[in-house]
Amino acid sequence: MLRIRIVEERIGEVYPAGEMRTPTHFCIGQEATPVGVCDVLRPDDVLHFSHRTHGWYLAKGGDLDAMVAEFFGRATGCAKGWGGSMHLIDLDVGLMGSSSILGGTIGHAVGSALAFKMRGEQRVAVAAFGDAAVEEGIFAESVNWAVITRAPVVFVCENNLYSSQSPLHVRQPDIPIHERVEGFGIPATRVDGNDVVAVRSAAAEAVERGRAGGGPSFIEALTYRWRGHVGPEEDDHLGYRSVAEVDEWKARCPVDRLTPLVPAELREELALRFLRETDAALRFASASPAPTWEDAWREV
Ligand SMILES: Cc1ncc(C[n+]2csc(CCOP(=O)(O)OP(=O)(O)O)c2C)c(N)n1
Repeated sequence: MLRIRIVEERIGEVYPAGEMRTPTHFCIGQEATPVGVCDVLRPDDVLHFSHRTHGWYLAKGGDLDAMVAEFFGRATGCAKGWGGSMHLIDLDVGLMGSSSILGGTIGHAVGSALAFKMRGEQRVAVAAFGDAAVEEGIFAESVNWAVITRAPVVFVCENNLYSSQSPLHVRQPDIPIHERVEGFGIPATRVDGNDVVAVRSAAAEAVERGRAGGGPSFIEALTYRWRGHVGPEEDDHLGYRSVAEVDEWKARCPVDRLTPLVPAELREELALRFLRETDAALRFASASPAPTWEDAWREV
């Protein structure tokens, strides 16, 4: 979690220089959900995710150099420079893809899970997405099909209470998301998405169910993004949420929660190491070549 935090904070500092020609969606404040879920996945389990991807990519074992190079649109990026921040992909670590189309990868995750089941493999697929993605038709179709086929898929909804600047209460009925989803006939639960231990334990149960042939599960992880919807800046001046609300969530920081378990010197040492690692990735990205016209013919 600390690594994801430091990486994003540093990227946010250098982003305004304009060298990274990609929109970015930061997950600062939401780190516990990807870390808790990915901690119980095996390397050959797969992940399909949405546009807020950085934390999921790193938590699944993604390569920091390749991620940052992707932000710079370089040929050494994990999508060879063609995707940018919202379209990370790295089959070597089971990252099957991410998409800016809300809900766009949820059906793909069910497809992966069905393939595992049909081949008799004990692997699971995770679909990770935000609270607005459950408003897309593909979500309902995917959950229904996963229930019918008992596909080993874990749906993880990072409920950070907003769709860009629209709060949940103007978009959805006043019924918790996991309760509505339960109506599809799927085990569904809500966890404190800022508590890495709680997320991990819900994910462990869901993944175990999938591996044992028990079919899909749904986890609603209640969390909050500290920065704006897009870009590294804070966006409190837009007035769609109060500073008091943001501060209340900052007080529930997933990283600080582990402070009692991590001696201060160790945290400082790790922070320094992650900062150096990020700076090295920035140098690598900036020195990497851009894709060529020949690459365009080959890769697109
Ligand atoms: C199909 C589709 N409709 C609308 C959009 C525009 N859009 C981009 S991000 C976003 C909100 C996303 O909210 P959520 O899914 O909760 O994820 P979060 O950004 O909060 O992590 C919207 C509506 C889109 N990208 N795709």
